[in-house]
Amino acid sequence: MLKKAIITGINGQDGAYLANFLLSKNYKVYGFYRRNSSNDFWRLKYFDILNKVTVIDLDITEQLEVHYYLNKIKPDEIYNLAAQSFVQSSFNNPYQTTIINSLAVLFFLETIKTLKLDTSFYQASTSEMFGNINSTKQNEKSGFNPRSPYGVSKLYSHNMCLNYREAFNMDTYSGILFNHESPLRGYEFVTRKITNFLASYYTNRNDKLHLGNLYAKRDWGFAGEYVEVMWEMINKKKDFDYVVGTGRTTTIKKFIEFCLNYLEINYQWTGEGVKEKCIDKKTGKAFIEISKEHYRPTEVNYLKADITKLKKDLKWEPKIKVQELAVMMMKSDLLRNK
Ligand code: NAP
Ligand code: G4F
Repeated sequence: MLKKAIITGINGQDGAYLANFLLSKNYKVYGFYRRNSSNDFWRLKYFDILNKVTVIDLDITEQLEVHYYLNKIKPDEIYNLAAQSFVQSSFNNPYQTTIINSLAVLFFLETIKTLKLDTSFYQASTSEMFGNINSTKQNEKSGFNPRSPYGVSKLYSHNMCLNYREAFNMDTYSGILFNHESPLRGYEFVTRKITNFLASYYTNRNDKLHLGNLYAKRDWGFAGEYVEVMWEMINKKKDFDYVVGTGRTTTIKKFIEFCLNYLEINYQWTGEGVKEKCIDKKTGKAFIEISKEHYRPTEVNYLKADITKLKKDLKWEPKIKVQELAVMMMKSDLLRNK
């Protein structure tokens, strides 16, 4: 019998990579997505797998529908990847963020419990839950101090998974994933915003990129590798919570420089704070500037994963380093812009 998996958020970056991975493991894959005016399943089409998965139009906040489909499918595994995942937007839409990222998770857990399903549940937890803590690396034992409605909402669902595991012996897992990117990354996230802009700037040498805080540090890895850990966690059953990252951290400014060096664009940074600019030495004009609107009311300044447990238990280590990731994304956006 084929194993059955439900992926919520199958239309997102991780959803597409995970669907492709589970198909390669011979799973029957069901994907929940929410309808929007521009649904064209571009990420599933990228892997040419749209006709290989069963997509179901289901907003995960629809409690009765979730109950109906879980009872009908009776999945072996659920990967809950659907979320309002953009931190900046969570400051403007805290209620919606909480309903999707917190309460919907509670619906899933309650449904699995009341239907007595034999289902493993993976929750997409996040390094954003750490917020600003005073440590050089974050691991499974670090404290949490979320700095955004998004981080708070994810901490709720993280804790609920723990509670249902302890209280009702449910098979729940939380992957505390650090930032992971790819050519399928959403355009609003900073890495893709940069590579997408630079790909068109490379040919046109016009327009400007407006960014916020260039000095926050992130531990960036490749999404295609990270989805494998989600599956390993559920299937190896060594422990329930894992930090997933690379153990390296990089500023946004450095990420930009990786891209500019790859494109062989000669540049020079000038000014400080909101006056900081990046000048194209060929044109003498600024092409990257700072806009206050992209600063966050509260920022997470520094994230760096300690993946000791992951290496030990699951024998897993990321292969792709941030510079390679920047080049991979640059190449893909250049190709798309041709
Ligand atoms: P993503 O590209 O934003 O994908 C999330 C998907 O969830 C989107 O397709 C979105 O649909 C869908 N969604 C949102 N609300 C929904 C609802 N009410 N019902 C059904 N679907 C809904 O995010 P990702 O980068 O793949 O991340 C996957 C998960 O991992 C998220 O939970 C995220 O919070 C978490 N995470 C991500 C990272 C990272 O660096 N990528 C790190 C840690 C944790 P629309 O397209 O219609 O918005
Ligand atoms: O790319 P970002 O929007 O990602 P952020 O906020 O770290 O969140 C991502 O990673 C989390 C894991 O830690 C996930 F849970 C979450 O779902 C998401 O995938 O911003 C990265 C950094 C921030 O410090 C931000 O202030 O880049 C800084 N930044 C500077 N200028 C900008 C911009 N971010 C965006 N999106 N746009 C800017 O113009």
